[in-house]
Amino acid sequence: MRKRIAVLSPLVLAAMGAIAAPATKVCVFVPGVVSGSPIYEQLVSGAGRAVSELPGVSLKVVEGGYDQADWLGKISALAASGSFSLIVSSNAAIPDLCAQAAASFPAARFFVADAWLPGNKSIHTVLYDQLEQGYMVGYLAGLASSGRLPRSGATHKAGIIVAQRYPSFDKLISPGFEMGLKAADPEAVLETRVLGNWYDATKASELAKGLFDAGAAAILPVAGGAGQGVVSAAAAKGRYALWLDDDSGYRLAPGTVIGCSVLRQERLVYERVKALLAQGSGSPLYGKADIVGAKEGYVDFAAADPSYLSLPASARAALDGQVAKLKAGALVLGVAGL
Ligand code: RBF
Repeated sequence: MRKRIAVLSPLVLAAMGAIAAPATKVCVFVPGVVSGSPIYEQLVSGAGRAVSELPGVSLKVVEGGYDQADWLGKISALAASGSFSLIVSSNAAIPDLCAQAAASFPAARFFVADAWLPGNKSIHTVLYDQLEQGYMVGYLAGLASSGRLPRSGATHKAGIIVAQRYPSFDKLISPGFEMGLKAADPEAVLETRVLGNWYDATKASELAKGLFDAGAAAILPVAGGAGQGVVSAAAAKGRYALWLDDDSGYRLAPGTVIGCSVLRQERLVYERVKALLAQGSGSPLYGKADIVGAKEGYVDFAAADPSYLSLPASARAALDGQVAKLKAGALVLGVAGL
């Protein structure tokens, strides 16, 4: 009898494992608030789509809120719970916090999009080439500041309103924007204002009005939900705004938001979550920091909206040419990490 059980037990255990294994759970930690931030809306929907295609896998979404001092404690608590096969998040500040949590809870696994940390065996990151993303809208700002778009003369000035300074802004988005701006308008000057948070649209609007009064032909908000204030200021002043991450900016103010450079974050998160769950905690992706850009199709310009299509054909041809070069790898801006 004992012998028979011993012989059968591996099979029995395997069958029981298949039936009674603890359900796989994935947690999305949103470092901020989902609503109003396309990059986080895509984070949640991409993870949701992956999970919905995997039988027995469920998803919990945790909004971390705007108090960044709370994020380490919240991520650590999720890791400590042992409830999740994978914790998914997004932004350049998050991998360091995951690394701290992983040092205490080595079984936890993390995937962080829009971030870069090589060499930690608990963490997979994918960085977007945001030199390219900034370049595309910067080039459009240069078309405006050089007087080639109807709403502005040759003011040779453009602006960015940024919520806070952070690595992928300082090293990629801002320099990329300036490269694009000067490629289209070599005389142009970039003015940057720091808002101090990701939600105060009223203050963002005031800062933007100041920049427009000082001659900015177009302004890019990098400010999550507060970016809507920049768009309303542009509409009020009869100038232009630009937009990042998805094409929802066009719908905020048709004719005022003239260009959106997008990240395919929904697709990226979907793909990586599926791969990581299929491969399990020993996935070779853990420890890897990938970089994806226009050539791979994860950074793009949303060129089909009427607000863009109603710009002068010569201006569009110039930007379309730049975007085509980026996608073909014929224009390489040189991203190398953070
Ligand atoms: N982007 C948003 O759209 N909304 C946010 O609330 C937000 N919070 C951020 C907080 C930190 C600490 C960092 C480093 C970045 C944040 N971002 C946010 C920026 C985001 O990672 C990305 O750079 C921009 O969305 C442009 O692609």
